[in-house]
Amino acid sequence: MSYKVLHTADLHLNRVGDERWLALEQLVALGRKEGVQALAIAGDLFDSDLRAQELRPYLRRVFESAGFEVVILPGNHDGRAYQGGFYFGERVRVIARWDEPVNVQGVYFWGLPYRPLKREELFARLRELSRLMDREKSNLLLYHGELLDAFFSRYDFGDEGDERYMPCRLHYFDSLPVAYVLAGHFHNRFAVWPLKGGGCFVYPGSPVAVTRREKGCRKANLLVLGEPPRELVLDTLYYEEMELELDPFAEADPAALLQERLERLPPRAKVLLTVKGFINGSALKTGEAELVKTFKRLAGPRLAGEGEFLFRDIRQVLEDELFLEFRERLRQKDYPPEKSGAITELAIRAFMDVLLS
Ligand SMILES: [Mn+2]
Repeated sequence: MSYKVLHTADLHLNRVGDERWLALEQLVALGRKEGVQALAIAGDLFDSDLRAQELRPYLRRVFESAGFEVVILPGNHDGRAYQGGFYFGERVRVIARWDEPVNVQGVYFWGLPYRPLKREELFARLRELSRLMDREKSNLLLYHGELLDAFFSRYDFGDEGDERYMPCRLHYFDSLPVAYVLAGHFHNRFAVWPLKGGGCFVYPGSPVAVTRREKGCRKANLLVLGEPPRELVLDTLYYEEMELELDPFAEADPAALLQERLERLPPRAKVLLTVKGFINGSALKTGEAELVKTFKRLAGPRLAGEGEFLFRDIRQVLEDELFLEFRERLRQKDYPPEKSGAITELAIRAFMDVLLS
């Protein structure tokens, strides 16, 4: 029988019933459906130590019904949440010490619980670990920190400020007899790196967007031991950029354009909306203020933040006689659409300079 692990990290739980909580419930349901032996949470299950105290009784209920073990590594946001032997439920196993693995049906889950180790300290710690691990057994390592081999912006880790948390290099793991390093801390996306010893290092990305920088649908890692990690797409909150460029000569109603784009997105996606370009307010029988209101109403709760409404009503330009004459001459030139489009845009700007300043 195959041994399966569902791997996630960085849920940053805050309260019962919100989007992050729903993401946790979804992960537990997926784990049950896939028949996993364990759910591995590689750090930052909670947004803070205090939240962990508040949520613990509710969390017990979620995990009790899971039907598999839950292995938790303390991260930099919830490092102290597990100190003091708190009760998270019968099936929850916290990796409290770096030198004591959690054994789930013969597979050893090792981990580096929260400690702000410097690079050289981490390197030394991993050397010690490799001596402790039994090469005859099946070992996994949970790690919460920053892999320096990949190019990251500091924004890729959620709200972490300037600090580098437990920085490491891929080669630090070379001597370890582990098939997988199940990592957390990197929110941005699902990413896998091969390790020299034949295993791999996996960041699943956050399973639900914590900040607006977490764009694109969220994922978890469904691991079948002995096989490459598998992306499992989740139906959770994430952010998506949407740019609408309004063409003042188009027949289509701008509101209908937005509606159509919104309908193509899954319901859990929140929209970072930017509307650019120009409209002919008198042809549309509307104005900037009214159209912004319409856009906001259509996007409703799916709009993230205020939206960027950069479009302009240029009816004065479009109805100017000289501009109409220019348009007619351009039409006679029979240029390809991109070229005539670019020329028209330049002309609009020139006319605006003259007419509106
Ligand atoms: Mn973190």
